[in-house]
Amino acid sequence: MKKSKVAKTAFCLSIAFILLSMVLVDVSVGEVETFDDEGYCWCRCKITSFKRLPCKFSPNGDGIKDTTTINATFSTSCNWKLQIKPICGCDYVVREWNGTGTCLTIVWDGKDEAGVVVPDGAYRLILSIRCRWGSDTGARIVVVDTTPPTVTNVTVSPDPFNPLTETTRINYTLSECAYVAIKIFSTNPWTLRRTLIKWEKQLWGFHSIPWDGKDDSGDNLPLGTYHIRIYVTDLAANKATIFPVKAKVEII
Ligand SMILES: [Ca+2]
Repeated sequence: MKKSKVAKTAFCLSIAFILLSMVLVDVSVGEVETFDDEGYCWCRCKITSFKRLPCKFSPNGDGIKDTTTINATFSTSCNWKLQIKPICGCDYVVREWNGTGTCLTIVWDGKDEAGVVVPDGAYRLILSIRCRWGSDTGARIVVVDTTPPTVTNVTVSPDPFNPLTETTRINYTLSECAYVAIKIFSTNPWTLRRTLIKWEKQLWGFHSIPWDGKDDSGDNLPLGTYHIRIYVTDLAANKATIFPVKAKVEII
């Protein structure tokens, strides 16, 4: 009887030891499987985030938005491959990186494998990961843009104008979506009197911005000539071909 009890205890201890060993082995490799309500194991080689910032950049060496940073995280350690291809549909690989781990950070300078800056256009970032449980892929679009925007058909109307009876308008046409700032200065000495727009995002095409002849405090400015400056940069931080665009208007 006593012998049977000892055997039973030994058997239970063996089972407990086996179960504990299984848990320890699982924990030791850092791959504890967690299942959701549908029984799907989220840890099995999934791309959990995949970003690029900015999504539009200008690799022209001016120090502003010259690169884009690609970040990705994975559900577990895996082998990853990141490729950049033109969006034109051809299978040409512009650039490729490989590595192993739970995340990646790549700074792309807009150059291909030969060190040459790629032509302006849209490119596809293709991320592939693989581990012993399976594989996953993801894709993002990034745009290379080194072409400056243009500001055309700049007019001020009416000019001259009397702020007591009318409002003048500053008109212009943008070649593409851009950030715009418009400032008005007086001379002797050169002084900023009014910021009409402060880096507002505007669509391409025609724009007409009113000015009531007042300064930033809301006071009427004295009679005289005022200088208008229109600053335009596109979403990839390329400055307009003329920067700033200059115009004048007279208050009577
Ligand atoms: Ca740039």
